[in-house]
Amino acid sequence: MREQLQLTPVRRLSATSELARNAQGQEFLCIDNEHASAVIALFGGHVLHFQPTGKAPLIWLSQRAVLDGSKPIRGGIPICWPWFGPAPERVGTDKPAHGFARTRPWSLTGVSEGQSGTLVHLSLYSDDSTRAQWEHDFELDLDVLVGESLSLVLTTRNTGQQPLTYNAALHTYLAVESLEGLQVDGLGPRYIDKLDGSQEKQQLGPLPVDRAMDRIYLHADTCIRVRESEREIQVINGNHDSVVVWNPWAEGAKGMADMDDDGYKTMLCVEAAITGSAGVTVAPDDEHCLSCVISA
Ligand code: TA6
Repeated sequence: MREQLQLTPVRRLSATSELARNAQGQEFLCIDNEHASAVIALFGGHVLHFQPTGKAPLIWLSQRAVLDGSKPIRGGIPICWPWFGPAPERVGTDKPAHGFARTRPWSLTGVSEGQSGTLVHLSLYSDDSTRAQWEHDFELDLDVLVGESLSLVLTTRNTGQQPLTYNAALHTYLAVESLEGLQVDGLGPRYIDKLDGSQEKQQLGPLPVDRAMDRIYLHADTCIRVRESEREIQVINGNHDSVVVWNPWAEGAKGMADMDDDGYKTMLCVEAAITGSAGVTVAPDDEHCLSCVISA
């Protein structure tokens, strides 16, 4: 992965982590421990790579991802926050899809070593430019544990005087060997089909991924299982109200400059999300967490 990203080391941060830079001057955190290797971009607080030792990567990154800080990164785990999809009415029009957290530089606020892996702490704070998009004062923290599993906890802390309401997603692009024969289990029976007028529909049994899909599952199990012929990926979500499943398929991939035409064949987004129109309201001085744990 470091080769694909053409990273040059900047400095060692801990026994298992190093800060590196690409040719465009963007900063990345590279982690190599006994359990796994991972790369996290400070732009967007964006996990780009996670590979358990001796196993195949679990996270997909587009070969054509733009990594110069000019646009959201295609692949990895984009942090969609403080809204999901188009901005809701309460936020206003002319705002970027999926919020602004994925296109801001985050601060690296800590790296520590533990028996279960390397713990990385990243933060994003409100400032004049975030207040221009969204009026609230906040601290957004992302804790990433790179161990046998990859764990993410996204904490929204209200540092202002008024309640804030947010939506979000940990928009995970899973790396899969092939979609042929793959099945997704644990999604529950009811979903909103965003490709068909956002109608609510029913699905019984595991989901094969054999066409374009953009679905919001409303009553999913805590653990989603992506079954391939040789492997089962588990995604355990916490404090979400829905699980989004997305694959653009051939037509969708062709329409995206930052995805190879064949890119859709080896990825599947399974996202821990807060998509409900009411969002989650956080009182002043209070916080709320959204989480996921990914393993194979
Ligand atoms: O999570 C699914 C989705 O909201 C889709 O509607 C699709 O557009 C995708 O996210 C990617 O969005 P992006 O803004 O990253 O191109």
